[in-house]
Amino acid sequence: MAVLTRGFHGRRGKDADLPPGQYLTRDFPVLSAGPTPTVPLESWSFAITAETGQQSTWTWSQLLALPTETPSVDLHCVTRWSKLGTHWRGVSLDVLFENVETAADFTMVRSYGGYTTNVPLDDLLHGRAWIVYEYEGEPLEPAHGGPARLLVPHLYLWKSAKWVRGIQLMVQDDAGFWEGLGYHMKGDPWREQRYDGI
Ligand SMILES: Nc1nc2c(c(=O)[nH]1)N[C@H]1C(S)=C(S)[C@@H](COP(=O)(O)O)O[C@H]1N2
Ligand SMILES: [Mo]
Repeated sequence: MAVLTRGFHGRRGKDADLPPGQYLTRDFPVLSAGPTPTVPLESWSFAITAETGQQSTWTWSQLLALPTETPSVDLHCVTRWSKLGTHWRGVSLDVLFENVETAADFTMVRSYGGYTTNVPLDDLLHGRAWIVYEYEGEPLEPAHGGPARLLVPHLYLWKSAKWVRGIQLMVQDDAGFWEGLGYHMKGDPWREQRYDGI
């Protein structure tokens, strides 16, 4: 019933489940600012670096050994497509941040290949963000960020860095790749935080 209602409204161009200015798609478009990097699992690692320089790192097998969650979430891209009800498996950032000591409020997320995006630390915590490595029951495809990507679905999808390799804590906010080109420092789709200062 809910699905029929959603489709009906979708065809009329309005949908209560969608943030303002978004339309529904059933595809999963690939949006990458550069080529897909190749990351061998033997040399893959993920690091959280505190503002003190203290680092917590995980190898691929250490990541796989952590407790997983299976979030079902909606995705909202700033280019106006939204995809509802996607299924993932990965590790909550609450688990990864458990033993990290920090007084910082901001983070820079860094990817293999050089992509960066800044996310407020609070938005990575409280069960709202994951390092995911499975999509719809399959290993995450390289084009969509495999072996592992950040998933922070309550923000526009450019914040969900593909091929993630680390998160650096920052005392002061700083712009990542798209943010440096005018995209919003936070990027809440429900508030249409697409661009900063426009
Ligand atoms: N490393 C990296 N992560 C990235 C990007 C990118 O170019 N490089 N593009 C971002 C943007 S703008 C979007 S909309 C989503 C797209 O994810 P998808 O290709 O899986 O749909 O990834 C985000 N994460
Ligand atoms: Mo995007």
